[in-house]
This record gives sequence, C-alpha cells and structure tokens, in this order.
Amino acid sequence: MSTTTQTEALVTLDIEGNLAVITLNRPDKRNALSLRVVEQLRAAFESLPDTVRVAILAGRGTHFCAGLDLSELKETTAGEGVQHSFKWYEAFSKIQFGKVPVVCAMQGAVVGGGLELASAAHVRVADETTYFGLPEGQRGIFLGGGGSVRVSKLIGFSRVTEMMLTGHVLDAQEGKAINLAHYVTPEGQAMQKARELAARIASNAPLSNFAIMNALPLIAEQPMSHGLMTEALMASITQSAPEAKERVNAFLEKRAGKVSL
Ligand code: 1HE
Repeated sequence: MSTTTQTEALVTLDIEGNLAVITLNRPDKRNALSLRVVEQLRAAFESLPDTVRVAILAGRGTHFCAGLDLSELKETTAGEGVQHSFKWYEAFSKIQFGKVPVVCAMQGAVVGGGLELASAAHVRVADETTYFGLPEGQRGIFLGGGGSVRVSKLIGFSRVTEMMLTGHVLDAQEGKAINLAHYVTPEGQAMQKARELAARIASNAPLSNFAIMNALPLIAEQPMSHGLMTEALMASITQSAPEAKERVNAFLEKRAGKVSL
C-alpha cells in the first residue's frame, strides 16, 4: 500500500509499506533549500509512522539539490543567520539521528547545502550525472548547514578546505573515491539502487539499525576507553534482545542465509 502526503508540495512523503520516500520537490529551483523546504523536510522525517523501517531521501528533477536558497540571504542579519543555521541543524539531526536509517539517492548537482544535507544520510547512492561541490567561497559565505562537521568527518577538513578555496567540483566517481558516495550507478538508476539497499536495511533487526545509526557516530568522537565501553554496552543490549536470539538460532539451525558476495 502506498500513501502520499503533499506537504505543500515542496517536500513529498510517500509511504510504501515499511519504506518512506521523502523527495525534495522544487525542481524549478533545482531543489534549493529555502527555510520552508528545510522545515518541511524536518516535518516529514518527524512524522514517519512506526511501521516505517527505512527512508529514501531524493530530489525531483535533474539535480538533487542546489544548496541554500540564495535569495534568502539578501536581507538577513547576523542574529537571523545563526537562527537559520540552527533550523537546518535541527532538521538534519532528524535525518541522521531520526527514527530510521536514510538512503540518499542523488543525481546532478549535490552542492553547498545539498552536500550538507546528503552527508546527514547514512548511505549515499549517486548516479553518473552526480557532481559534488562547495561553492560557498565563490558566493562569499560559509558552510552553515552542518557541513563543517559532517562533510569534514566524511572526507577530512583538508579536502573540504581545498574544495571550498578552489571551487573544485568532483564527479560521481571522484566523490565515491573519497566517501561522498558509497555507490555509483548508471544515469537514472540511483533510485532503483537505493530501493534495493533500503530493502536490505529494512530486513535488519531494528535495534541493530538503531545502534548503528546512533552509537557509531558517538563512538567515533569518544576517547578509546569510552568508545570501547559504549560499544560493549550496545553489543550486550542488542544481543540480549529476543529478536537477536532468534536470528542467531536461525543461522545455527541453517534456517538463515549465509554471507556471500
Ligand atoms: C537557485 C539556486 C540557489 C538555482 N538558490 N535559486 N548554491 C549554489 O551556489 C549553486 C547555485 N546554482 C547553480 O549553480 C545552478 O543553478 C545549478 C548548477 C545547480 C543548476 O544549473 P541549471 O542550469 O540546471 O539551472 P539554473 O538555470 O541555474 O537555475 C534554475 C533556477 O533555479 C533559476 O531561477 P529562475 O527563476 O531564473 O528560473 C536559479 O536562479 C534557481 N536556483 N540554484 C536560489 N541555490 C546553510 S549554508 C549553505 C551554503 C550553500 O548552500 S552555498 C551554495 C549555494
């Protein structure tokens, strides 16, 4: 069963069984992120029903996302700018630390705030038309949607520095080589691949998915002794769940699939 909610049409939410597809729906402006788009993104991720196990984030049209809606910068004061960034942080946090893992399907431009958005997702699939850039330097501004933290964690601050200083734009394969995408598909097939990956994610134990999404980023920031303790706690909580016992028994009794290439 598939249901669609048109949240004023800037962001659409389609529920298809245990999958939610959340789509930036402003192709005439290349899905530029106005505050209304960011607020609708947040609302869509917050409103996912408990039956949903995984989400796909996509952008309608030929470009995933052209970043910040630059028309919003014309008259903002410094104070409003801080509030603006914090609205983005709240929304993107609902993606990274929300109810379910998120697979991002990308094509065309993934630039500026568009790359900041994609980096909040857990798995990123690019098609061959995808390119990545951080044109903030050219626009006279700075990252403001969490990219200094999230994109730097993905590719290192030195590469972020170089991309921002020089306007270096990376194609899909170059992006994959440095972690901006996990998969590259032929043109037009990112969504198909995202659906395949989403189905696999949805078949995991929800508690394992929760631990993967929430514990790994924390552990990455902890000193080793704290990280190992957090890991041990998560390991013991997940493995003591009845679902884990059943899944492990299923393997031992040869009722579950083997790991294969
Ligand atoms: C926009 C935006 C936008 C397009 N804000 N309106 N982001 C950028 O610096 C990227 C700016 N955009 C572009 O470089 C190009 O638009 C694209 C490479 C993404 C696509 O090119 P193209 O030829 O397909 O489209 P277009 O003709 O440039 O744009 C179509 C329309 O979308 C046009 O408006 P129209 O009324 O003339 O039809 C564009 O003005 C509009 N449009 N991108 C506003 N970004 C929280 S901090 C984050 C900081 C950043 O994100 S900085 C990076 C901003």
